[in-house]
Formats: sequence, C-alpha cells, structure tokens
Amino acid sequence: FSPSDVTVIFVLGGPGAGKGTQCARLVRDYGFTHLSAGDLLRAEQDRPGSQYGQLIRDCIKNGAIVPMEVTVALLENAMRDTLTSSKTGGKGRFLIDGFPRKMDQAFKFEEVVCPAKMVLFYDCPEQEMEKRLLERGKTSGREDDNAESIRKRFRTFVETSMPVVDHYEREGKVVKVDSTPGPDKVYEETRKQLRRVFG
Ligand code: UP5
Ligand code: MG
Repeated sequence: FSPSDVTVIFVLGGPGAGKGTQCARLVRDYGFTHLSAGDLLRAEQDRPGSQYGQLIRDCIKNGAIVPMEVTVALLENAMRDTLTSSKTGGKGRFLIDGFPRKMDQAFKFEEVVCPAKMVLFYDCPEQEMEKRLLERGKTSGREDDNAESIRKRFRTFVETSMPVVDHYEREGKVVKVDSTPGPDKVYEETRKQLRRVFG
C-alpha cells in the first residue's frame, strides 16, 4: 500500500460508543469506505471452511482480542479489494472501525499497510454504553450483547485498548468527540472536528 494512494482514519471508542453509527453517516456524506474489524471477524467466523471460526467465536463472546494476524489479514484483503475495484482508480479513503484495539495490532498495521492520518475517538461513559448494548441485544443477535460479555468487553477496552488511544494521543493524532448525546448531535461535532483537520 502506498500512503499516497491510501488515507486511513482509525475510529475508536468503547463497546457501544457509536462507532458504527457515525461511520455510516461519514460514508453517506464523504464517500469513505467503512471497514469494521468486528464485522469482518463476524463474517469470517460464519464463512464455511474458515479455520478461524471457533477461535473468533470464543474471543468475541469473551470480549477478548482475536490474534492480530487474523484481523490484520482480513483488513488488508478488504482494502485491497476496494483499491482494485475499478471504481476507485486505485485510491481509497478508509474508516477503520474498532481497530487497532491492542498495541501489537497498531504496530503491525502501520508496518504492512500505512500509518493512520488521524484517530477519531468516541468517548462515552460505561453506563450509557451498557444501556445501548443491552437495548440492542434484544434484537441484534450478537452473541456479545449480554450483561456478562459486555462486562468483559469493557474490561478489555480499559486495560488493552485505551493504551492504544493514549499512544496516538502522544503522536498528536487523536480527535476526541463526546458521544454521550444523541446521534445527530455527535455527528454534528464529528463534522466540525473533521473540517478542522481536513479543511
Ligand atoms: N447508538 C449509537 N449511537 C448512539 C447515540 N449517540 N445515542 C444513543 N444511542 C446510540 O451503536 C451501539 C448501539 O447504540 C446501537 O443500537 C445504536 O443504535 C446505539 P454502534 O454504532 O453499533 O456502536 P459501536 O461503537 O460500533 O458498538 P460495537 O458494539 O460495534 O462496538 P465493539 O467495539 O464492542 O464491537 P466490535 O464489533 O468492534 O468488536 C466486537 C469484538 O470483536 C471485540 O469485542 C473483539 O472480541 C473482536 N475484535 C477483535 O478481536 N479485534 C479487533 O480488531 C476488533 C474486534
Ligand atoms: Mg460497531
């Protein structure tokens, strides 16, 4: 991947902070390609013949992080597919959602793909995130939208994923948005911050 062809924004935030919701709006208005690491892992889990199905299922249920080789390969493949599709002329702007959530992933991705231009970090209190996830769990069918898995996801987020945000903070790449208000308000703030960075 050549950094002149690829722009990457990492979208981070706790479980239920609203990453996917905001990414959908950014795709609609700015034409980014949205790649959710969690969605790619769930698709791989369900792919007949995948050698990683059981591993992914166990990790997701326990809020644990799937070994980075698997996730980085899925992201690389998805990015390559986008770039080689005739529509984009070999160039791409990507929102990488829910990744990297552990330092080893961050280093690996920067080595094999490219460094991110910025990190969009959605900040939300656990109590609010838990409320959203339990509500979504009534219909989502996601095996990790239950009280026990949510507790484990929060723990992994605090212990393993926040250090990644702190790392990028030190690089001056983090743009933080409070995602406690409703989706419209959060999106308004997101656009304001993006205008500040991209002009
Ligand atoms: N909602 C959204 N915004 C709202 C708002 N502003 N006000 C009120 N409600 C709002 O939103 C969650 C719910 O809240 C929805 O019902 C929405 O309508 C509502 P969503 O936009 O889906 O939030 P998001 O942050 O995307 O939550 P998600 O549950 O997807 O976050 P996670 O980070 O937990 O999930 P992800 O799919 O990224 O990862 C799942 C698992 O995969 C991980 O736990 C891990 O086991 C594994 N994984 C890896 O191993 N490696 C990786 O690199 C990535 C994932
Ligand atoms: Mg999501």
